[in-house]
Amino acid sequence: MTMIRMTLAALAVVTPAAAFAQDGLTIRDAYVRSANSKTAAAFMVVQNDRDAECRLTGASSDAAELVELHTHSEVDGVMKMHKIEGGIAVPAGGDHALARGGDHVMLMGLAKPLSDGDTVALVLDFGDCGTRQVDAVLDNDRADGAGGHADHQSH
Ligand SMILES: [Cu+2]
Repeated sequence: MTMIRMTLAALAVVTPAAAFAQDGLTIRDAYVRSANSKTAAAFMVVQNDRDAECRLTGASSDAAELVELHTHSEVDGVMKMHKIEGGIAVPAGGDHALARGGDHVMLMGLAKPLSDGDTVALVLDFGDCGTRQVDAVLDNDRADGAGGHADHQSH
């Protein structure tokens, strides 16, 4: 957090416009699922209240060796996940859900196996829109990755 705050302060000094661009971009409903000791996937909703598109161009975390933006697409009738090139667009005045079966932040080479309740700190790079830090809690029981509608009905 300290590093991010310093970065924001530096931006404010050099380019006031860029500092203003930090406003209006919100991450909510972030959580992580991990099916094995090596990999995990993070899901969330990105809300963009600005009047220009923001694009998630990358992510990083101390919890894993490699962090990539992934999505799923159908290949010969089978859903497969693959790396996203060019980032994930979040429309002006709208939101975009990173959700199961769709876009996600992929963590590979976990520093240690994760279990329910563990927190994964992610830094999300939105290019010109700045960076966002989010703490995503591991929740393998979460029923719905769409965000905002997961009411844990089974609990
Ligand atoms: Cu993936």
